[in-house]
Amino acid sequence: MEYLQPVISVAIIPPTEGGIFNGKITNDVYTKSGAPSNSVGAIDGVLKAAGFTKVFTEDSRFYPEYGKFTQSDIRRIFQSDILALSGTTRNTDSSLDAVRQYKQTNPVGKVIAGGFGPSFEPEKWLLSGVDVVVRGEGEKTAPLAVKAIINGEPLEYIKGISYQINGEVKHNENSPLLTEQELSEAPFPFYPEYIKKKRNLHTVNESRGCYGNCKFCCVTVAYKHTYRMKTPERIVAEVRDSKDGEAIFFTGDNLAPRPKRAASRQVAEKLIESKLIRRYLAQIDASFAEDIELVKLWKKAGLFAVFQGKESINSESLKNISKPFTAEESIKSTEILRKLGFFVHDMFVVGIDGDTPKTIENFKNFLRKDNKSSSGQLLILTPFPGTPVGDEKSIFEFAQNESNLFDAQHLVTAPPRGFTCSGLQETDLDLHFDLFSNRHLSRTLFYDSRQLFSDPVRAFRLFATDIFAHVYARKTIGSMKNDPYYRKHLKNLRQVDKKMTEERKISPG
Ligand code: B12
Ligand code: SF4
Repeated sequence: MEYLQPVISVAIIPPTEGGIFNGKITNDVYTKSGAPSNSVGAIDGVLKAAGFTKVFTEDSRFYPEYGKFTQSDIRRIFQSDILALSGTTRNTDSSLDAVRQYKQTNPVGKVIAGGFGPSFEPEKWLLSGVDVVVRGEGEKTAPLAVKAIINGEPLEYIKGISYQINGEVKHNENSPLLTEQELSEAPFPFYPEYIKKKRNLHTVNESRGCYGNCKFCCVTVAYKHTYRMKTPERIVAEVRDSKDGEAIFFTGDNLAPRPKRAASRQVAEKLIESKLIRRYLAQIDASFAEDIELVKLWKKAGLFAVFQGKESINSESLKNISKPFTAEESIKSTEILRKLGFFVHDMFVVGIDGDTPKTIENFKNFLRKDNKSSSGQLLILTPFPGTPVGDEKSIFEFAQNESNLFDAQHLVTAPPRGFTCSGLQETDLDLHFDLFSNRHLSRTLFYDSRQLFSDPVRAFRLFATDIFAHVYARKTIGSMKNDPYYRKHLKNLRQVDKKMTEERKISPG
């Protein structure tokens, strides 16, 4: 390389209350996940492969004090020549606070940012001190952008980036999506030793995109309704690159969509053939269960837990978000997969237009009496920038400067008719106690006991996971309810309710 090797910190800054860099991490279900980020892994890997030798991943979730950088970590990061940040909407404020502090400490340092946050709100990131935003996939663009920054070269020829010239924001044309071949030939993600040691689950990104079209989702917007799967050889190689026996979460949005069944089958076969039979976790859709042979093959390869986006059991709501499956299809799929001994985690969205107090009551009864899934999450409809829902719905004023609230557990937009804001928020949290009721746990354990004769090891693994999910969810949601941050959020929602009631009183209609 022609230049002196720059020091590059590839960092993911945890979302915090009030968006303070290195501040208090919010009490929630996800931040505690011990799975490494594929995003920083991918960027670290491509930069190293491009010849940069001083690239360091900084993920404080794997540091001795969970989610906290020490003063010496901060000094080290702030001294780097390039700070490369991975952002979602949720960690925007804490990341931008880090940018402010970095620029104060190191005025000649440069910041580059990518991920779903900066990609959909490039102006916000650029106007807060970021030098270059990489929109979309970073494998090709990140090395080009870093090289240009280091060499002081013009940026206008690099596709897929945004930056400022003389105070004016420029958006270069989009970079084309990587082909399946390019994805399969991209440098391997790089995970440093401290992450390898501490992670409790590894992540392998086997595919990108989704054929679905859910109106609240960023994936279809980012990947333009395309779906690409890496070759079986590449997926097997990434799995092999993990620690022996480690459980693996495939982070693609769908392990086996209808048009890609053959490719998915080849992956499962290759894993079996390569003796990489591990505990796999993956996202699927309701159509997976219709291909029983494939489901059984994946089971043989080690697939243990599946995450299924059911979104709702109300057909009106499903129609309103353009979900391509009916509630009946999703429920049937769960039943089939449960019978075959899978741990099924359902993902629901609450507060979709079409939801009414009556449909929520039905949902509550469904969760209490009929729900056959093992576990689940009840996300609140959130208007993520760039999505159709994000374009339609306005964000409460108090939430506009609190990106951390975009965790789909805090309501940030007006609820459907028939609900107050605070009412819907409380309903969402309370529904978790219906989902994770003691009755549900006994039902789940009873269901899984059907595996005892055919596969006792799987049965005990299922029992352990059922109990863990039950205790963890109840504890986390319980503590979230009592958290001052959540209480403050509820107070803000009550004020919005009051204002809405007053406006209705004075409105002539
Ligand atoms: C896996 C995953 C998770 C896992 C994360 C596990 C882990 N440690 O990685 C779990 C289950 C914990 C999770 C939780 C949540 N998630 Co999530 N998750 C995903 C998912 C399915 C895959 C992400 C991934 O690993 N992709 C593979 C990597 C390689 O791709 P990538 O992240 O896009 O990175 C590429 C580019 O973006 C870019 N890039 C990224 N960072 C950087 C940095 C630089 C410097 C550069 C140059 C480029 C760059 O280059 C990379 C390579 O091409 C995405 C959906 C999706 N398909 O992307 C949602 C997604 C990221 N999640 C989302 C959300 C909302 C959440 C939750 C808030 C709620 C929820 N739905 O569960 C929580 C919050 C978590 C938190 N801590 O705040 C949204 C984010 C929307 C947004 N605008 O912010 C997404 C996009 C889903 C969606 N349908 O809209 N999630
Ligand atoms: S199925 Fe999941 S990933 Fe696909 S569009 Fe819907 S929410 Fe997004």
